[in-house]
Order: sequence, then C-alpha cells, then structure tokens
Amino acid sequence: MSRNWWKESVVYQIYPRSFKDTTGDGIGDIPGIIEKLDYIKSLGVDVIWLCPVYESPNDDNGYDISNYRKISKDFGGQEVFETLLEQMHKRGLKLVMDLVANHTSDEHSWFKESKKSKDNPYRDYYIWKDGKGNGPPTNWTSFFNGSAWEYDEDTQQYYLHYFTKKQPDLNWENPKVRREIFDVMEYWFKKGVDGFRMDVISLISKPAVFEDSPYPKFQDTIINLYANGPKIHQYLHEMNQKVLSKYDIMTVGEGPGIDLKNGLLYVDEKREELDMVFHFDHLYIDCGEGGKYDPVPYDLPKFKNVFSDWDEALKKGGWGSIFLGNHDFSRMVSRFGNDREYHDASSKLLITLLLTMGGTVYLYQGDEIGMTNVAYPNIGHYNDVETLNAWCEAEKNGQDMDAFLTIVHSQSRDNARTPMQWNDQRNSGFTEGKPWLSINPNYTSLNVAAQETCETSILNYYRDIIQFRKKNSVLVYGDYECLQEEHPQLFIYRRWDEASEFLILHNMSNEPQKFAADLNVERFMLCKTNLENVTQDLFHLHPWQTKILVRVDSSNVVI
Ligand code: ISL
Repeated sequence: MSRNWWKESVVYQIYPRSFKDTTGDGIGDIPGIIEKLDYIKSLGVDVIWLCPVYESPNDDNGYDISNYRKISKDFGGQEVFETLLEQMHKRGLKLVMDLVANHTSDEHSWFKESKKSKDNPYRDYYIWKDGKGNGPPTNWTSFFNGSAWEYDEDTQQYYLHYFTKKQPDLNWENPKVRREIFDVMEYWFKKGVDGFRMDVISLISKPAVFEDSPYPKFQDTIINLYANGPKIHQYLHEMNQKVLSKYDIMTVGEGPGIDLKNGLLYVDEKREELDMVFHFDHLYIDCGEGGKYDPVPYDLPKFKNVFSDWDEALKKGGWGSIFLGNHDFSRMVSRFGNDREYHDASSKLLITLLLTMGGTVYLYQGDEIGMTNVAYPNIGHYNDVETLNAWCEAEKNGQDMDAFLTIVHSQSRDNARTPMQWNDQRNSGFTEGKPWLSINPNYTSLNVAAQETCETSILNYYRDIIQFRKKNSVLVYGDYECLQEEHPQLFIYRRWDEASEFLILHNMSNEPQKFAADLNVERFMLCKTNLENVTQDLFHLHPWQTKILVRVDSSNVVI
C-alpha cells in the first residue's frame, strides 16, 4: 500500500453557516473560520473540508450553486476566501472544497439559458424530456419527496431534478458540460485548493433508458436506477486524466448507492478515478421500509459488519474513509452513543473508534465537544428542506404528527446543523444577531470554552487521540480484524503490522462487560482509556468504556 499525505490526514468538516458569524447577520462566515483557525490547528487536524461556500440562492443551503467561481457574499465574498486559503496554508492546513456537479441551481446562468428555448445552445446542459400523456416522463421521485420532474410551461417539457426543483440535474452526457466542470476544478486548483469532496458523484451518469422505476422502495430506485449509471467510470476516469492527475490533491466522492459490490471500482488506484468514497452503509443502518424517516432499531453486530466488510472490499487496492456523521445525519453521540447518562464517556469512545480505524478519518464540527441532537418543540423551528418535505408528506398521508415530531427529533439533518457552541454567553458565542437556526439549549454547559479549561474534557481527549494516531502509523496503515463480531455489546478489533499490535476494546452499552477471549492478558498493556480513576482490570470494561491496549513486545509504538 503506497503511503500518501491524504491517507494519513485527519479531516475536519466545517458547515460554514453554523460555524462562526462575525457580521451579526446570524449566518456563519469565512472571517469566522479565519478567526478560529488557531483553534482548528490546535485540534491536530490536517485538512478542512468546507461545505459549499459558492454563490447560491440557498434552497438547499449552498448545495444549489448559481456560480461555481464566486464565493457567496453571505460568507464574505472572494477576497476573504483568498485570505482563508493563505492563512490555512501558513498554518500547514489543507483545504478541500465541496464540488456539487450533479446539479446546479435553477438560478445558474446555464439553466436560465437552457430554459429559454428548445434550441438554446445551453438546452442540453440539462435533461429535458417530453411528458408522457398528461404527466411527467417517468414516475421517478426526488430525494426530497415528490416527482423528480418539473414542468416548464414555456417550452412544454420537463426537466429532471433528483433533489429540489431548484436543483436541476446537469447532463454529463454532453461533453461541453464535462468540460465546464473540469474547468471549474482547474480554476480552484490553480488558486491552490487541495482537493474536492464531490457531492452525489455516484449520480452523474443517468440511466440508459428513461422508463418507470419498478421499485416501490425509493432506496431501491437509488441503487438500481439513479446511482452508478452506465458511464460513471468513464466520466471519472476522464476527469482524473484531464484534471486530477495533474495536481497533488485529494478527492472523496460522496455517493448514495455506492456499496460493497461497486465501491472498489471508484477507488482502485489502478483505475485512476477517485482517492476515496463516502458510502452510507452504517448511516442508513436504521432506515426502515419508508427510508430515513421510518427508522427501525439496529444491532451492534450489523454495525460492526459494515467496518469489516468495507475493510475487506477495499483492501485489494483502494483506500477507505472513516466517519460517523456529517451535516446530513444526526449527531454521532446521540445516534451511536448515549447522549444522556454516558455523554462524556460515549463521545470519547466514538472519537477513539474513529481514530483507531484504518483509512482517512473525517471528523464533523462540534463532535470534538460532543454536540448532541436537538429536539425543537415544533416543526416551525426546522429549516432543512428534507425535513420540511418529509413533514408535509407525512401530513398528507395522515400520519400521527406528534409521533412524527419524535422521528424528526432523531432523524432531521438540522440536528447536525445547529450552530457551534463556543461558550455559555448569548447565542453560544456563535453570533451577535439572531442565529439562522436555533442554538441547542444545552450550550450553557456544553461548549468549547468550558472544555478548554477542563483537562479531562472531550475536547482535550480528542486532541490527545489525534496525536496518538499521528505517532502510530500502524493505526493508519495496519491490518484490521474484528474479534467476536457477533457480540451484541462489545466492539473489539486488532490493528497490527510486522512490528506492533494494538487491541482496541469498546463497550458500547450501559452495562459493564467482560471480554472473554482466548488471549493472554499478560501480553497486553493499557495505553489509553476514556475513564481514568476506575478499576482497570484489563479485559473488563465499564459502561461505554474504551481501551487501547498494546501488545507488550511491540516495537515502533509511541504511547
Ligand atoms: O441527506 C441525506 C439523507 O438524509 C442523503 O440522502 C443526501 O441527500 C445524499 O447523501 C446527498 O447529499 C448531498 O447532496 C444533497 C445535499 O442536500 C446534501 O447536503 C449533500 O451532502 C444535494 O446536493
């Protein structure tokens, strides 16, 4: 396995709207990020992945871009972006931008032209089709509910939008479109950006034929129709050859429908496409028949299988990405930990889990202090288009809306989008004005300032484990094996190479557990745990305790 800076990097994801506001308009901005660069550097991370900051009417908070070469004024505009890049590079931090190239905003000049007439030169930058009978061309639905087709009165055709109707899908079949996107990438690389996270890249190649989806479950339509289209690998290879291969940068493709069967095709080094992908096998783990807003319980063995299966699938020549949340899912501690009685321990456990896995680690803003889900009292507080559409759909279907509000509390994307909790002052130190999304009321006790002053805080533990990973490259490049995969409460694995071995134990339950293994306790020694001042019988774990053990004869480890 070749060694590379991006394989060893720890990435910190920023959702700029919610990070830090400096103007008092209630929206986070780039000067806010600049103000916090020393803080970010102090975490020990290497790369910042910045969610979209381009010009956008914000129908989907920046994932609807109206100008790929302009930074939104809401975030501070062009010049301040240059300062950000310069200040980051000065501190040795790299910048990964978000490239949203499956669709644009309907306010992008290409779409405005495209809509004008059937013979406009930009018409086939997008996907226009005649209707069928009195309705749309197919029965396809959008990710955010309702038809994926929107009718245009003037030209009497429908355009395709997998997301909101203000996010028309680009037609990648058209070589001019591909050239435009490649030019955009060149533009940012020449400015010095260090890579791209590519939004829904698995969706850019559309189905060979446009016919009705036979699948009653939307998830099946995604997997079998929308994702991994017939030309996806041709497009990505072309992108790699024409642009990516010329720069020392990193790429990570986001992808609904990327699974164990096709994952390696995207990231196999020999194929020259992308460096990494984000799959969602662990984040869709609790989706029921009706998808994300129809959650079902899941068990730990299933969760562990995802890590083992992906390790196996990518080992033959690809590289993985490790994450437990982002701006589209609920908070990791509320979801996979216990954000009540064991908030501190389980936050630290999940941080340890992330930082002891192989692959590039992606950490989401706020997880360094264990930020949690929010439970707003009513739908009026919510902003996310996915949540609001799911709400309307549930109402239309006559669902019990009190029960649905509880589902929103656990599933809404806004859980991850509440503003950063910097201190216990007004609006958590995020803004002087009215925040665009209400602050989680727990900010009075859960905030950065409080954790800075506490030696044993989640924040300081996070810094420590990042350093621990950095010192021990076996955690990045070593082999992985999960032990007792069927155990319902313990997640235990080995990470090793020729010189050293770590044994990592997580108790992901509210009860104490004993690791009953055929291993000689004497051969191991404790190097890290999230619970100090408790009895430390090596293979015994308190609720939500995590332990990193090292094999005593390991050489080449730094504790
Ligand atoms: O958010 C999801 C589940 O709640 C996903 O289905 C998500 O829509 C999908 O992973 C694509 O996400 C990306 O593209 C969307 C944007 O809304 C998301 O924020 C982005 O991460 C459309 O650009």
